[in-house]
Amino acid sequence: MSATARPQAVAGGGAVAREGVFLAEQLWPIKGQLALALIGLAVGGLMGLMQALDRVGIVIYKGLLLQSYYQGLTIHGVLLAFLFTFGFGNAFVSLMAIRGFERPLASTFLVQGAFWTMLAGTLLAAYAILRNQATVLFTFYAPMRASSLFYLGAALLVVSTLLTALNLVLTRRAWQREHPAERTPLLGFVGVVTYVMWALASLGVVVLVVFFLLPWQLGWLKTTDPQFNRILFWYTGHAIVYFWLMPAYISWYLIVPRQVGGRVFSDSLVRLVFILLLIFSVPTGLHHQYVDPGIPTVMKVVHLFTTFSVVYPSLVTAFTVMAALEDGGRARGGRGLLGWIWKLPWGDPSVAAQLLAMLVFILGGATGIVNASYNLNNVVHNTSFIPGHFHMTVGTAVALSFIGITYWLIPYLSGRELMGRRLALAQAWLWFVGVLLFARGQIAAGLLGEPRRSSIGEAPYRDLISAGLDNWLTAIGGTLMVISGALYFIVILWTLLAGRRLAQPMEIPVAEMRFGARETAPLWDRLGFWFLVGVILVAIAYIPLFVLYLPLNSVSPPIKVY
Ligand code: HEM
Ligand SMILES: [Cu+2]
Repeated sequence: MSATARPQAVAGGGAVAREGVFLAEQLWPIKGQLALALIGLAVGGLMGLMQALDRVGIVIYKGLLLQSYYQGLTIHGVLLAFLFTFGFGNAFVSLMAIRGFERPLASTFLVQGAFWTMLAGTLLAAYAILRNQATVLFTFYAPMRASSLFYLGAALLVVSTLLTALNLVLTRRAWQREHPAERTPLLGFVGVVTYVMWALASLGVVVLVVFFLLPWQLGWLKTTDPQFNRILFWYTGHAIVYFWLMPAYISWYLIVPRQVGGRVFSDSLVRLVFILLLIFSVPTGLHHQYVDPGIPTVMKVVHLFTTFSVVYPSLVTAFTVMAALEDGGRARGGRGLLGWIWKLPWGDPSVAAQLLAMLVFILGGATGIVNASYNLNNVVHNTSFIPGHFHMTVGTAVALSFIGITYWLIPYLSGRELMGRRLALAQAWLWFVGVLLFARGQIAAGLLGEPRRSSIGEAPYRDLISAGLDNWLTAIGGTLMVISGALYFIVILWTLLAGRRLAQPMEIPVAEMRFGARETAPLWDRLGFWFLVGVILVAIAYIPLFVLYLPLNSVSPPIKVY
């Protein structure tokens, strides 16, 4: 059967054509959040260039009116890890929910509120960071002290995601009332699960900021317990990586197969994967604290096991997404064991970017297993191995996928054809080559003991580091990634400013199932039940920890180190 002979999964047109589903008053805050995300990517990425050049002794912060490497690194971390990912996630998942449920979001107030809180949070945090009042890196560990505007800004960014979460849950409710006894449409379901997971996961930083850092910063609390603060941070800090990743999974599972002319393997399997991510993502935080003193070993081991449980849905993702791609490649005439790979539409920049992102994710996942292992972690902890790893996960699997998604999403939202398609293709490949060199450099240097979060260019021990060649690879690869980012923004601005108007509204490319919703057991649609399972697992992983850890050891007044 050829790709074209298959029944079309989507009827009707896109944003413009579907009056009553895509409401203008809901679309502008969605576009606004996407715009904030891309601003975050642009400015954050520029800081990345300077971090990469620092590795070979080129330190140019003063020329850019920044006080230090660490001020730049705070901008990089906050804008990329929070603003870019939250903004894109809110916008993309909201839009997919509208398409999935075939109805507007339940609340226009909430989607507009999500935009305004994100804007306010960005402005507050940016003000504090740019005035050098919050050079505390994106983890804002106590006892380092930042301006209260920074904590408030970070909190507002989280509030924006929680408003989106509430809106998604309400939208599913409204859909259920309109369609009693039907399974939740998959495209809506996966977005709701992503945000429900995050609602549970964000509790740690919410408690940290509201009950510890802000009162301590404002002087209402004289001292705090840095170790306990770190436990709260990492309660959120690992699950956040799944919050970054799951919107990319949504695209890999449900959009990319359609773009390559394939079908998703099965409805129930996708639900299973998202539910496993919901229940296993949160009770894992201590794997970031294997080397921290004062935390009972037995609890570290509990978190070790849950961490490895999340490897499983990731492996299922690898195999099922591959199956969908193979389905597409064979439908396009691919033959033999691997012949289908070359038949995939590699000339489509949206597809190429996401396929390359998936390839890099294989290496990102493999290096993640090193970090997560109790003993190997000792070798790589706090070395540049770690940024080597996560520029292949969030820095590429997520970022390059989001970039690939925008190659259809921005034409869809703006009604303008994508311009510079060859440039866009070059962009994707350049990022791919760049990150492989960059990560190779960071990882090898890390294995030789080069620390992370350090201005190597200014370090007095610089000559003792034997990673000269590796640091050059980091610098060259990082520069290629930034050039790729610049190409990306040229393509996007070109499209927005000079793209030809599309003759017909586009449709969102949503894939069909080989085994559809009708075969899905009702249990896989019971979100409340699975949320409860998630809460119980969190309780098992954290209540004994708190009991063993308490009483708090609040000894640290705030200090300013910058
Ligand atoms: C565009 C090219 C990029 C370059 C050249 C780059 C470079 C770097 C370097 C060298 C570091 C390590 C700094 C250190 O440990 O001292 C770093 C850290 C980091 N990068 Fe990137 N990066 C890029 C893109 C991204 C992207 C797309 C993301 C996420 C979406 C990202 C997220 C982060 C985060 C969260 C950190 C950790 C910051 C910290 O330790 O406080 N980076 N980056
Ligand atoms: Cu983690």
